[in-house]
Amino acid sequence: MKKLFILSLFILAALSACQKNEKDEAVPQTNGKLEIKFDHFVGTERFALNQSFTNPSSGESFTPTLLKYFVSNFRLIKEDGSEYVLPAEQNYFLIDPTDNSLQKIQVENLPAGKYTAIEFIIGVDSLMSTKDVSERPPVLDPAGQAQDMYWSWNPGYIFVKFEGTSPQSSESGNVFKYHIGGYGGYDTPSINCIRSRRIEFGEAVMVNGDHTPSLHLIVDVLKFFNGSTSLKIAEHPVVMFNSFATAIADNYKEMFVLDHIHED
Ligand SMILES: [Cu+2]
Repeated sequence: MKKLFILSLFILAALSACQKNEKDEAVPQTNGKLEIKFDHFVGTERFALNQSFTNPSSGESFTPTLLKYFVSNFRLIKEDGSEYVLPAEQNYFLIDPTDNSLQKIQVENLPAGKYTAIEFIIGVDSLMSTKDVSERPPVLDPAGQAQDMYWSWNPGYIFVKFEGTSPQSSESGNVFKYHIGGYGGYDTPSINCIRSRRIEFGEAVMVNGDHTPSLHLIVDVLKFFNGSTSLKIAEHPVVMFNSFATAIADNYKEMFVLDHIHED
């Protein structure tokens, strides 16, 4: 009985604290920030270069030597369904799991409000891909930051570049190479590897001058192999600009999953 009494006191206190908070909180309408972090895993293990991993589904093992990709066209969806799209020149990002400065995105100047989802493209949209180079943001400069993420022979970006070695690869040096991307260049206009991903928060997250939430996404590299299509290194050690690329794009879209949110 005494326990129950203490428990109800506790609940009452908690309830009134909540109510008080809600009542007292004058919601600042100043623009806020949002951070999006990309944490790379292979199943339950942390992703690392030059380390051997095993794909439990195929039994194949692989040692990554390079992984980089573009994400772009972020839009943030509010509770009321309205959307905020980042300014075009600030809406392209290169993610590199081996570079600490390239695993995080800061969205600045976000209108205050409650947000419930984000949507983004893995890769680069066709409109930007066909703009004059001088009009593209620095991260997409084929002669600069995007140097090794661009096909000069068939204008277009490599959206996702994943390389490594595997005993299952029949290529010389046992290498595997997946360079997925492109935009309808003159060779094979039918290949479209642009994929968008929507991530629901499962709750409304407040953003304003006082609240800078951080979204932690898990990027599970295993999904690259194990998605709607099973990618076996033994069967496809090298995939670049061919029709199988779209199946891989379907797979890697599934790599991005929300793990948790720091509401701050
Ligand atoms: Cu976290």
